[in-house]
Amino acid sequence: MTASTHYRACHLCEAICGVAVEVEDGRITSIRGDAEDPFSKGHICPKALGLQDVHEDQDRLRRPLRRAGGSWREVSWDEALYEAVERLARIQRQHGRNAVAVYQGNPTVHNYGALLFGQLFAKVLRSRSLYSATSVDQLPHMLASLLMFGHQLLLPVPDVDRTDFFLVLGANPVASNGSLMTAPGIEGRLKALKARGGRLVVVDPRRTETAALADLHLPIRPGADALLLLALLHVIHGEGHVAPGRLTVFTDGLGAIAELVSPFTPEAVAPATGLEASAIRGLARDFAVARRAVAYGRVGVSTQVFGGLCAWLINVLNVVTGRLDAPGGAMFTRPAVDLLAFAGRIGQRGHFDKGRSRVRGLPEFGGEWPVATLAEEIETPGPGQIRALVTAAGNPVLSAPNGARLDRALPGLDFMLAIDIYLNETTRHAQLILPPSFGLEQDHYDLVFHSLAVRDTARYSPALFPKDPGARADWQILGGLASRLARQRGLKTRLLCAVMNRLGPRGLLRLLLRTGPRRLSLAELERSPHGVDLGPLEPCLPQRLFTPERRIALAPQPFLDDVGRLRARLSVASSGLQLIGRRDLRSNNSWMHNSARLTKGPERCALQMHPEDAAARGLAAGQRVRVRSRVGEIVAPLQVTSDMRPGVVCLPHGFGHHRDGIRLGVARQRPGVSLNDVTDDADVDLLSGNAALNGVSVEVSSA
Ligand SMILES: Nc1nc2c(c(=O)[nH]1)N[C@H]1C(S)=C(S)[C@@H](COP(=O)(O)OP(=O)(O)OC[C@H]3O[C@@H](n4cnc5c(=O)[nH]c(N)nc54)[C@H](O)[C@@H]3O)O[C@H]1N2
Ligand SMILES: Nc1nc2c(c(=O)[nH]1)N[C@H]1C(S)=C(S)[C@@H](COP(=O)(O)OP(=O)(O)OC[C@H]3O[C@@H](n4cnc5c(=O)[nH]c(N)nc54)[C@H](O)[C@@H]3O)O[C@H]1N2
Ligand code: SF4
Ligand SMILES: [Mo]
Repeated sequence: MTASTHYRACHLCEAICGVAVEVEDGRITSIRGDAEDPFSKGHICPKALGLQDVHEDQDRLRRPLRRAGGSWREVSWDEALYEAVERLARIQRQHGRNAVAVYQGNPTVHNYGALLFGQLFAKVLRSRSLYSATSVDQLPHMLASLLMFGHQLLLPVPDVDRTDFFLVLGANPVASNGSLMTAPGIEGRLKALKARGGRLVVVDPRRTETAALADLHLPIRPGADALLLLALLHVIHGEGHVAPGRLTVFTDGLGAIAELVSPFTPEAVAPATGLEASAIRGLARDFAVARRAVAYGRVGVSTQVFGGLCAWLINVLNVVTGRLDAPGGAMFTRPAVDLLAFAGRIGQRGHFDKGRSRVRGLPEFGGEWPVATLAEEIETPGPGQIRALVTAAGNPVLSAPNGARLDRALPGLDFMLAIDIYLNETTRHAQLILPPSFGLEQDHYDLVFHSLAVRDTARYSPALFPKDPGARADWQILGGLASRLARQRGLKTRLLCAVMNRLGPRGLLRLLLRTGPRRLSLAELERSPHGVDLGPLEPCLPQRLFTPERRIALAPQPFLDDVGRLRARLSVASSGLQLIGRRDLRSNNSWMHNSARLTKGPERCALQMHPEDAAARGLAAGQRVRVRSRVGEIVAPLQVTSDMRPGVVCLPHGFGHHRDGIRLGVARQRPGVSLNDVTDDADVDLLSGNAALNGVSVEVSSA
């Protein structure tokens, strides 16, 4: 019998916890936290066990599948790659390059091979029809970074370990383990903040697991955060708390902000936000006078109708109070692989509104279109219509707004290719599925989340299991598609493919580390299986700015212009119910519901509602209720709880595993319903194009 312990980073969420995996005779016998990881210090969450469950899952696909009528047949890799490229190339020849669209999903950012070779594939495909989970997620934060700091990836991270005042808007890190804030063991970090006398304030329509820890919870009306932020800024300006400190000399637009916020008194925004003017005033003062403070917002403020304004105003609040680039404030990382410096050097800092989508006229961002427009671009005939789709690590039928519409649109494509480990709600529409090997069979370096971490750290994990000989990694699939397509392109493209495929992700990583700001070698990282600590975040402005003069643009025109749309919101009395989402610690978007260990226990896909709202509708806990929106309806069990703000109801996303033709035996037994069958693809942040998944108008009645 051979037993060994393998140390690696969990790649399931942004926390990148170190795990210690015991293996005996090629089988996992336990997974626990790696106590020697200098960053996560032994912390893990229940999902870490999911690494084993997905790895061993009999439903996970191992060989390419080709659909023949209603059934699937295994085909060889060569046959599958050949056919995929033939069909994509033919459609591009017949209908133009943009007729083939690509959608890249969330696991791509947790998989450095998929990330690097996904870029290569998209480049070789030369289609402008690019989509990703970005536009149902963090796009507004990226837009704010692009317009204010000159680079879409220069995202500030809350320095949670050193702050005295943590203002959290629309995030629930205790359940999500943190986002755009890699901080493994966040609950412990929040408790440490309180233990050192600091304060935690949470703004959220629901009393979340994070709000339950807070000193103050402000149950805001969905979609009203931008108004709250303007009122906070109003008080800060009115009461003489503006103190940008060293930022002043390289910040433009301080005067414009002072002028902008003057009408937004706490009294003026109180009705629309549903918060007391005195509470808003108190919060502004407390934030301003705290020794070290930081405002931070996530999915609840980015996936709403004013997502862009929220992301911008959070940055503004941090700047005018001198909290940007200051310890305990909103800081920037200096990671071992500095993707943004690399992208900046080759002139890719990002761009915005270089074009408008064909059907609805929503803006381009970073070379992508909002995924809220994908269904209409497939359905609407005319030049530029999407005829084929490649999905890679994405499940937009469950993750995009009005996913049911996409579900109906996908069969209308001439061809669909999916690169995915499961036959699920989205991939069932493909003609070909190319399944990559799963995480434990791949080496891992977190290109993205080391760049968003509250401490600079680096960790390289070799593959735990040898890849089974017939399997391919994401990068090999994407690289294989790219090099086959490149045969029909010019010499430069063919060379690029040849070089990248030759180096592979590991070779590229070695180069990126060597040329990065820390000049690390891969060998050094390999000698440190628990990861290396590179120190706390340090002030780096103005040098780190990518704006032409290295100045912060505090008041970019697109944001100023969008405030008019917000002003109109002041007087709209919202009636009826607004639907928001939630995340559960044991779930991970749509794709970990096939783990029996993670899905056992109480029903998680239930609608939460305040007792007053339930009474007003004659509804009782446990009964089944119908949730209806403009675009559809779903039926879910009701949970009555005073954790909800009256007028707001809540359901998690990522469920709805009842659809025909999926191969998810465990998930099917407790399918739940898809929140995105009622979210509306017409609801977007008009400024950024990001989906407004939260704050959807619904009616709820007995089913
Ligand atoms: N209503 C509502 N909708 C939401 C959200 C919300 O809060 N509310 N959140 C949004 C957010 S933040 C996000 S990021 C999106 C996510 O949106 P998506 O990325 O579209 O959805 P996921 O559920 O993450 O699906 C991931 C897919 O990747 C596959 N997969 C897993 N690992 C791998 C791998 O290593 N390689 C490959 N090739 N495939 C793999 C899975 O089988 C699954 O099909 O959902 C969004 N949708
Ligand atoms: N367990 C688990 N962890 C995950 C994921 C998962 O699915 N499960 N997904 C991962 C992904 S892809 C991401 S992007 C991150 C997201 O990480 P978070 O942003 O922390 O995740 P959420 O739990 O969706 O938190 C959003 C909060 O916004 C609130 N909210 C909704 N509408 C509004 C509003 O109008 N205003 C305000 N102020 N709040 C509002 C919701 O009630 C919710 O508590 O989590 C990641 N981690
Ligand atoms: S919090 Fe859980 S899912 Fe996220 S990295 Fe840590 S163990 Fe993995
Ligand atoms: Mo996300």
